[in-house]
Amino acid sequence: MKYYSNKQSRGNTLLPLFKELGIENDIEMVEVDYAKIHDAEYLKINPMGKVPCLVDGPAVISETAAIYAYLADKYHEKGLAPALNDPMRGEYLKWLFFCHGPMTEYMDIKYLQVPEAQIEKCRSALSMGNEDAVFAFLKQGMKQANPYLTGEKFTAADLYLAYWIAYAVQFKILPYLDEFDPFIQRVKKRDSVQDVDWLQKL
Ligand SMILES: N[C@@H](CCC(=O)N[C@@H](CS)C(=O)NCC(=O)O)C(=O)O
Repeated sequence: MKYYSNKQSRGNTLLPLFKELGIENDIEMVEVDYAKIHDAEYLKINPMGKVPCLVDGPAVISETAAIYAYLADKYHEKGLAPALNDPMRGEYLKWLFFCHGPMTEYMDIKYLQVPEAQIEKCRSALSMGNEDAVFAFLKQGMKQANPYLTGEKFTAADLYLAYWIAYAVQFKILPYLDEFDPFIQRVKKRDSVQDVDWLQKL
């Protein structure tokens, strides 16, 4: 497998997953220079001119959440994704999609400093709704985590959410809510995230 990424990108979100799955040595890391990311050579791989992107044989997998889901399933024996017929797989997918959809949209909107009035005007059309909705969803998920999002077993969704929260808190996009703490403190103990400074600082 080839992993196209850039050291200053959300491609780093996947690095702890490679460690959890024990596949670091099976992946050829390709550093994509941002100055060349819109050149024809890279656009042939991902026409969006974005990283990360994983190439596995004939399959070209872009979108962070898709790479998370794909790898956790490909190495299913490592236990990072609930079984296909496990209802908790639905919860697991919900969290992967939440991170990729509403939560990322929230982070983008905060970063762009979109005025509150504009957000409220478009609220029903926005995938995140508004800040209150995002916070309510996160708080309920954290409260119900027992201790992980889908129960006793740690999954790829826990890793993605913890990483995304830590990133957003570090860049002051998201406040570090009290409700996050038990979950974050548990995830940050994992060997795979010892070098993720954003998480270790929390
Ligand atoms: N929806 C994509 C977004 C990827 C993305 O925005 N990547 C940024 C880096 S964090 C990128 O490649 N930027 C380079 C550019 O657009 O020129 C995902 O979640 O994987």
